Amino acid sequence: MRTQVAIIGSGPSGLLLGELLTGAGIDNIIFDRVSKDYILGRVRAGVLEESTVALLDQANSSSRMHAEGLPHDGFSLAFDGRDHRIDLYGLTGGKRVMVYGQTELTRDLMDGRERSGAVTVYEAGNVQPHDFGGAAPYVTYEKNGRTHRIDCDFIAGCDGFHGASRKAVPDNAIRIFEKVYPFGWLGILAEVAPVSHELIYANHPRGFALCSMRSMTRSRYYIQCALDEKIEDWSDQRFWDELRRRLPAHHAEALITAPSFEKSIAPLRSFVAEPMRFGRMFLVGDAAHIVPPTGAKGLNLAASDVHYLFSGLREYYHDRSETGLDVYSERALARVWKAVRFSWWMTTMMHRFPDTGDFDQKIQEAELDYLTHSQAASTALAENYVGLPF
Ligand code: FAS
Ligand code: PHB
Repeated sequence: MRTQVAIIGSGPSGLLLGELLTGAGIDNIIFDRVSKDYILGRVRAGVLEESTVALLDQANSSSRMHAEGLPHDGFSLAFDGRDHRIDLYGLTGGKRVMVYGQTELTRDLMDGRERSGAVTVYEAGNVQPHDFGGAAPYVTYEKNGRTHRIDCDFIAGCDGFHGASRKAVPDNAIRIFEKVYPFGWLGILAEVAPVSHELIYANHPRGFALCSMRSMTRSRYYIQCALDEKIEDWSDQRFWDELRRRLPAHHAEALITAPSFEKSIAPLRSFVAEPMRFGRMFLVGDAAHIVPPTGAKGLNLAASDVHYLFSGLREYYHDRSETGLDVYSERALARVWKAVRFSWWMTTMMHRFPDTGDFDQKIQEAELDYLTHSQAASTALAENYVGLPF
């Protein structure tokens, strides 16, 4: 069997690339090691940049997002018992973000792919990229007791941080940059109205907290936690009590609670693999980079990688030019590193580190006080949060 582009991974990266390729008449097959339902059971990102929304429009997979998503013109920074709104719309000349869960975005892309009739092989075992250093790469996978081979022109490694694509690259051909943070995020979902109509990022001596949402009836909350925390040690009541302690009094009093229906702990790291191209294999999204979710950049960086790679592949097949593919890694990494910096900066400013003492807490609060009272500093924050241009 043969295709033009073999895509490993059916997360946002693989699905968005697949939809754009199919729309451009470029044949592609997606392989994922788990089932569709397993992918849809994962709770991940919640904030989309306008450029990500535009790509979903281009992929004809955005009508439900426009109907159900929540456009947000700002968010609040809470610290030292008070909170301050960052006016994204005013500070960026009219840009905003869209609050719409990654789970729903993934569902929309999967539905779009089913409508287009493009092939996805779920529960594909031991998917492996081969001969991507030459002119005839191929992918193998195991299904129904047999090993299958798919010959292709290119391979897109969209298989996330733990995927097979990056691991197939020889160690001497790749550079890894990594920073692991000494804490995680304990997140819950509950069918209850969010405490505010916009997001609240809270710095507190007890640790970071984030008030987010999936709709005006479904809330998403996070609190910073130690890496050795166990979910089973966190009853809903303990979570709500700790969240209240980390919010300014007026928000703590207004918080409405309800039984959680999802609870998970995610570790935080910054990670970048360079380059993002290896012959005829391209790494995309979390396969190439990971950011702490404090800046809401992970999913949006996957989208910009897809934009650059799709542009290069379309140029190759429509204009027989390899220019776009040749500059993919350099273009993608230029935007990745700016988002890695922003996510590191937000994380460093908002979280309690093991060595954060009283002085360090005052420095964080002073930085937040300056940030929220300086037009220049707030504008810099706002333009990064809404997303830097492609
Ligand atoms: P994904 O990891 O989403 O998808 C990779 C796909 O490849 C998966 O379906 C997997 O099953 C498949 N795969 C893996 N190995 C394979 C193999 N060997 N063979 C075949 N298939 C394979 N970002 C934010 O912006 N905000 C957040 O709040 C946020 N929270 C997150 C919480 C968690 C726990 C995690 C892990 C990530 C979070 N992210 C967040 C980042 C997340 O949204 C990613 O940026 C986004 O999922 C990236 O999409 P993909 O690159 O498609 O990778
Ligand atoms: C979320 O709603 O899951 C979310 C929102 C903003 C972030 C991280 C996570 O920065």
